[in-house]
Amino acid sequence: MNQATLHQLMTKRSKKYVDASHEAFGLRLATNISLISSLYFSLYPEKEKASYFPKLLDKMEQLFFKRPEELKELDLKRAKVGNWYQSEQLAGMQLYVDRFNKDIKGLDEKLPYFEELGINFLHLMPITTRPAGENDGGYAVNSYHKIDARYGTRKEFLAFTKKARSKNMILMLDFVVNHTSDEFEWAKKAIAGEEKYQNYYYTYPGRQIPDAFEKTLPEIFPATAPGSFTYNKSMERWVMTCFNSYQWDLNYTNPEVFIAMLENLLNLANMGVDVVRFDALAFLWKKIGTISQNLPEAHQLVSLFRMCLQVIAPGVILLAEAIVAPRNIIKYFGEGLLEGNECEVAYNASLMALLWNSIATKKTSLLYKSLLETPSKPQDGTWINYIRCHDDIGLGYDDDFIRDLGLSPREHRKFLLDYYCGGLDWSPAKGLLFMYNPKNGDGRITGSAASLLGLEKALEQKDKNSITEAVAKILMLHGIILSYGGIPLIYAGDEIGMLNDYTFLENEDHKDDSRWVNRPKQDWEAVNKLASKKNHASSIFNGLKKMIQLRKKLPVFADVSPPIIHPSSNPHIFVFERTNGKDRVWVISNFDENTQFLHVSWLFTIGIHPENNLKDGITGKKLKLERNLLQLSAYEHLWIMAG
Ligand code: OTU
Repeated sequence: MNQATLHQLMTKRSKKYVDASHEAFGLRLATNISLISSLYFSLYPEKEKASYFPKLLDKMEQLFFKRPEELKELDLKRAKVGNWYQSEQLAGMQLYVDRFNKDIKGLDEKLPYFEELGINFLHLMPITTRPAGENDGGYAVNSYHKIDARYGTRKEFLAFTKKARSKNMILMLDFVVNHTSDEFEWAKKAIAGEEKYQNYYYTYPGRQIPDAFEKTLPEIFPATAPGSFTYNKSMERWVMTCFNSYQWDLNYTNPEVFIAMLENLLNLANMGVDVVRFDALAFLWKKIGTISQNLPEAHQLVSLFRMCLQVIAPGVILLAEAIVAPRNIIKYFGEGLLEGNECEVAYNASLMALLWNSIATKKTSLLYKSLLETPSKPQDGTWINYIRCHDDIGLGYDDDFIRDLGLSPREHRKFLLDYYCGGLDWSPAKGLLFMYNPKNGDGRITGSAASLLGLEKALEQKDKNSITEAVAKILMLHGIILSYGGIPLIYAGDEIGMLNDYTFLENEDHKDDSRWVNRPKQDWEAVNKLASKKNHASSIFNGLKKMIQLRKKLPVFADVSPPIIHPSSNPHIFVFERTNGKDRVWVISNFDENTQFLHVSWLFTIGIHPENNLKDGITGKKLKLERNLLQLSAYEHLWIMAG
């Protein structure tokens, strides 16, 4: 559609948007329609598909009218503030509502707990309806907005989001944008034989197209869900299921699907969700002959969602859940024309995986090299920094960087799997293998942060030194995500050092999915003892609390300028600097179990002048050198700043 036609179209429509309540919508539509139309028509150039464009505009208008007034006001407020998500004031926690404290009411009761720790950003795992039995922790959705009865009612959830808003608590929820469950209303209609809905998914009567796809589609869950298609007997068709057999991939080459999913997205946002986690978004567009991940069309589609949101509900932002190679992740912030117009936030999966590599190797070379050589993210985006989430830890490193260090990528990954999953006697880690493929040695790691960092083994062996060491590691890794730049996200339970939960092995629906080992139920008994008992849980909790408080006091931690990664003179030490032109903080971590040293002459080169009254912000202790050496004990972590 050319600009003149777009202008005609806007002239007609803008008459409707003259009164005060619609003016903002009209203005935003006029600003964004060029980009929206070019994205739309590049995805849907065919005549028949292009004819849906006016329907999309009608839908956007309808969805704006439906947005609650209170949220429309918040949209305007946020538009004025600018990049609110880059603030140093944010500190997040991720949790399963039922595993945390039973249900929405239970969650509400725990608001003071979040306040005490300094948490003001919550990622709530899926809470909408899902099939009974296997449902991938709610990632197989029966609805995008109906609250599952086990968590409570819609009314309760709306009351909760309102309260959260009044306390400036940001809420993030998932939008499982790539697939629905096989019980979703569209899937049911498809199964019943309705052709229209069979075209909402990738369904085929024979094996020809599925075979062609499967030649290049990698398997996501090879051990439990091999292949990428599932035969549905009632429908007598094969349906694409890249994840589990009960998760049907949506067919976005059909514009009706896009428009219907935009409505689902707004239904979710309109409940008072601030950040929408776009689940598995790398998979959104499929093409025979490709791996069907990170395709240019997937980016255009995400951007199209984003720009429609920009018009309807600009206060809502998107998080890219793209657990892909480092150089591919940053593309989800948008590249070229799309820069800043795709996702505002992305998981820093590269940093996460690299931290685990440094723990196992006790060296920081791969971490340093990867961070330095991966292109940086655009200015308007920010990271979710985390050390682990509800999923597995994938070994998503750039093979070239591993080779540059003189290592074989295959051998090195084998070492890491051995280190974390019981293959080495001397390793303190207790994790499990996930989706191990004996044919090629590929595998991922599961386990709670504390168990992977040695706390479980240390407690079993009642070894005081190892307990202290594990606690230091837990605090060090969290210290890094709290200071790196972006929104830190702590997995609920890690703040009190919760261990692996092996009860999943007794649950029929969970036993083949070892990710459940790292989703323990919150231990409220341990929490209740925090104030009265000095133990590993209280050390971790209080250590985190202190760092969160300090983060919020230091504007230098807002994500306005990228961290400067310094080449450390000691291979066990990782050093980065945060600065905003005014203040400077150097974050220094020792990844070794032995004391390590940095020489003053090297400290000078990165701008640390110990004579200038410097301190470690975390302990408040003055920076002291002995014989010109800065000494760092095992897993010591410092935030060096003006005293
Ligand atoms: C996401 O993760 C969710 O985080 C998982 O909990 C879901 O099972 C899954 O989507 C399906 O909805 O495969 O092991 O490369 O790693 O999108 C995690 C990206 C997953 C995938 C990621 C996916």
